[in-house]
Amino acid sequence: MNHIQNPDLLHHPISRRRLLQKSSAAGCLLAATSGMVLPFRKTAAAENQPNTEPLADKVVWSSCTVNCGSRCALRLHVRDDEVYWVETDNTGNDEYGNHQLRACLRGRSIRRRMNHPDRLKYPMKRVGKRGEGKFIRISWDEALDIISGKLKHTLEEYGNEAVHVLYGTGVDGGNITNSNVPYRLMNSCGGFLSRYGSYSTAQITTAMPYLYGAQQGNSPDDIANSKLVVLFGNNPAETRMSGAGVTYYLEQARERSNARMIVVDPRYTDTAAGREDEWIPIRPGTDAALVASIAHVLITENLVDQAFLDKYCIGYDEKTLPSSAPKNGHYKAYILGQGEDGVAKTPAWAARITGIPATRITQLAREIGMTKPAYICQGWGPQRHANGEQTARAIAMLPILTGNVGINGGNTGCREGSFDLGVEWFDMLTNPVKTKISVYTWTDAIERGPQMTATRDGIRGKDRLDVPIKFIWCYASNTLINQHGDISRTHQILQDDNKCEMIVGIDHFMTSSAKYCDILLPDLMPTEQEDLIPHESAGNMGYVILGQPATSRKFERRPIYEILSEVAKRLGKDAEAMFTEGRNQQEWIQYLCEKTRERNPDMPSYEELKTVGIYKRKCPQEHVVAFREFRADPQANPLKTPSGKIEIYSEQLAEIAATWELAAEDVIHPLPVYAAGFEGWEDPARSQFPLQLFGYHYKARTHSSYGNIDVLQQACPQEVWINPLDAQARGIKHGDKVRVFNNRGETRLQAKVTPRIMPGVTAMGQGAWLVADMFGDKIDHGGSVNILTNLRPSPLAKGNPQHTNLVEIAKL
Ligand SMILES: Nc1nc2c(c(=O)[nH]1)N[C@H]1C(S)=C(S)[C@@H](COP(=O)(O)OP(=O)(O)OC[C@H]3O[C@@H](n4cnc5c(=O)[nH]c(N)nc54)[C@H](O)[C@@H]3O)O[C@H]1N2
Ligand SMILES: Nc1nc2c(c(=O)[nH]1)N[C@H]1C(S)=C(S)[C@@H](COP(=O)(O)OP(=O)(O)OC[C@H]3O[C@@H](n4cnc5c(=O)[nH]c(N)nc54)[C@H](O)[C@@H]3O)O[C@H]1N2
Ligand code: SF4
Ligand SMILES: [Mo]
Repeated sequence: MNHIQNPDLLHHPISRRRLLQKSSAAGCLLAATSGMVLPFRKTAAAENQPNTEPLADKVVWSSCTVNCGSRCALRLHVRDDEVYWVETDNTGNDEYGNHQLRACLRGRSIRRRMNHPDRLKYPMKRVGKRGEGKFIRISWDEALDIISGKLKHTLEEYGNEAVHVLYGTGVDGGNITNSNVPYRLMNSCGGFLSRYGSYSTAQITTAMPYLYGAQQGNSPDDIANSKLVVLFGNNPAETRMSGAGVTYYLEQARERSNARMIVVDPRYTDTAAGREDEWIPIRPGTDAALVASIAHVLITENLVDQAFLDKYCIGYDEKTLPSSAPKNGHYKAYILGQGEDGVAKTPAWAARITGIPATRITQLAREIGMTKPAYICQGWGPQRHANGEQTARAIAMLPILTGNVGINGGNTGCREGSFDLGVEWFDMLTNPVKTKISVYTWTDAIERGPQMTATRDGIRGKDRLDVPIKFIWCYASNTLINQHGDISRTHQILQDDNKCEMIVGIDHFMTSSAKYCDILLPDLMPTEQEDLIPHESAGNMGYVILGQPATSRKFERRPIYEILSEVAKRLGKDAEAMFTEGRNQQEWIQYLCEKTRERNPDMPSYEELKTVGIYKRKCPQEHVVAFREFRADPQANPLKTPSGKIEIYSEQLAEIAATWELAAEDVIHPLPVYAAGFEGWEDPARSQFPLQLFGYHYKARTHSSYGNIDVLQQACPQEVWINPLDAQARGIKHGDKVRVFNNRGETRLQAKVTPRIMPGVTAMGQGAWLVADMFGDKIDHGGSVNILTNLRPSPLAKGNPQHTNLVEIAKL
């Protein structure tokens, strides 16, 4: 093996890998879930039987780098080359502002992932059908030769556009150990078919630039200046739940300002959980209708900030409406029923759609209109819907109508912002291929690539694709199956290996996606190698962690940088030179450290960071205020919209709406109007499948990561939430096993009968591991929501509306 070696990894006292290799069976045939039966010197039970004579005992700084949007410090206690105890940040005096970035229940269980007996240990080659999970062990050389041979063949036969790097976020937080590194490899050999948008934010990220020119929010610490907090579909207590995360800021900042908090969500979330002043349950996909009716009250009761609208906005009323717009094409006319639909958006109108009583809407509108400043924000639940682009812009209308944008204590209506101390990222190089598909349409690109067009399928950079996808990198991704929509259809598309000819998986576990890979490679974990790890959603305290390998490499696991360097070498001298630039992983990290220090002169040196582990820096302006400069002087600091102002009416969207081919329920509109979309509350299909269902992001896991940890499964069971009224009508009691089904599939799990979800709506944590015979009855027994979701993309972003589903539930 000739590979780039992190010298740190060589200096460990014992080579467990070699010890274990000797006794391992070569070429064993694997059933997917059974894992290999191999001697494992010590297991997760290590702490129950402590080694009486420890070979070494050390504490290693690292970080939890899964994609939960937090990024917590871990201090891993290591003995006998195994992590036996996990602690978290112990720096700072733990007062708010100098607080500790404490890990959640998942990060604190990381040793159970690291030491898990089911972890992948050797490179493997698929021998059964895709999805069957039958593999044989092969050597690294064979695996790398197969991959590079097939890659070269693909590039020669079909061109670079035939290679796709699948969206994946298993190591979203690392820098070198980052889900994007295959981009760098592909950009070193001519490029690849890339994507725009993410499963997280496809709709809102596409929509907001039309309104604001960008997507930005005030940092949550700024709530210390707010009188009111309104959360639309935002649940930081589960989705940003650590000491480095938003939920801590939200609570601490509210304690200082005493701001009232209103939670608008179909579920009574953990964020509410007794800390809210009001919970307003809303039917999924209908927030834009609620907003329109609030706007109706604000306008008719003279509560809008007219001066703000006149000075900073386009299209609120006649005065600022672009000349290209139709008569009465402005927002005010739409709300008052003087626009094209002639419907006044009164609270009574919205009550029928949203399920919120009209009187409550009026009260909410008055409170929003009269309490300033107000921190109005949305999570990403409301936008992960069929009409999500419209919803995202609509929610932002509330801070715009009330002039809460660009000031302390206010917000834009987007999700919380964060201070960025400017960590240098490992450069992914420039992609020579300019063609892009949207994040959700890769299955279409396999099936019917060359039929996909710009104006029907959202292809960017070209009118249509030249070739279908033939080669997929699936690194740190479970979106090949578990996290993508409509698992049955995806399974069908992946079955034909004449279509996509090669799928390379790089993971830690035999996930459902791993079973669909042709070559499967065992990765090291970020806690087992060196990396410089930047913060993500960290309020006004940026930080960076220098993680060190806690243990030596075990079995035949190898770090991603080394794996891809080996592929690059096989692709030729030029590719290798471009990919590595002559640096090994440690040299890269030293380089990234130095670059980061240039922007943060008081940051410790690389050598010092190895012992102190973490560097934190507060935002110099105290709070991040989105569009602060624009608010102060809009002429000198215009937004990045065509007019430089907030475009309530977007001429660009009017143009797209007039030229794109759209299906019946799909709406693209120059104004942030309510559009019901497909499979919503108003869909006739509700006669057959009467319940709305979505998969919320659950504290039990980060998507599917940590999903196989027994203690977490016990603490947070997988269950489907159903209101007592809906349960009673179906004879379902709390804890009963139920079938949740629609035309796309069926999953079976236990029911949580609870008034914490509104009638007509059901929900389960997304990310549960699929447990289904996809070659047999296709019924899932794991509570994996994507057996029920839809592959139909949203209209403008062509994003994933995975929260939009209709189902029926029956007792088993
Ligand atoms: N129905 C529904 N579906 C959804 C969503 C939803 O709300 N509803 N949410 C969507 C969203 S927002 C997202 S971001 C996606 C997330 O989907 P994914 O990005 O696929 O996230 P995970 O399920 O965590 O899977 C990451 C994979 O990386 C692996 N992994 C973790 N760490 C490492 C590592 O260090 N190295 C390697 N090689 N592998 C590693 C894990 O074992 C796992 O298989 O799911 C989307 N899917
Ligand atoms: N523990 C944990 N944390 C995570 C993740 C995880 O899997 N587990 N995933 C991470 C990732 S990658 C992402 S993208 C984020 C996701 O963050 P979000 O997308 O914000 O999370 P969701 O749970 O999908 O949705 C947030 C809330 O919206 C509500 N909701 C759903 N539909 C609607 C609607 O139509 N209107 C309104 N008003 N509310 C609605 C849900 O009930 C939920 O409480 O979380 C991140 N954090
Ligand atoms: S899962 Fe997220 S919140 Fe929990 S420890 Fe890891 S980074 Fe922190
Ligand atoms: Mo996400």
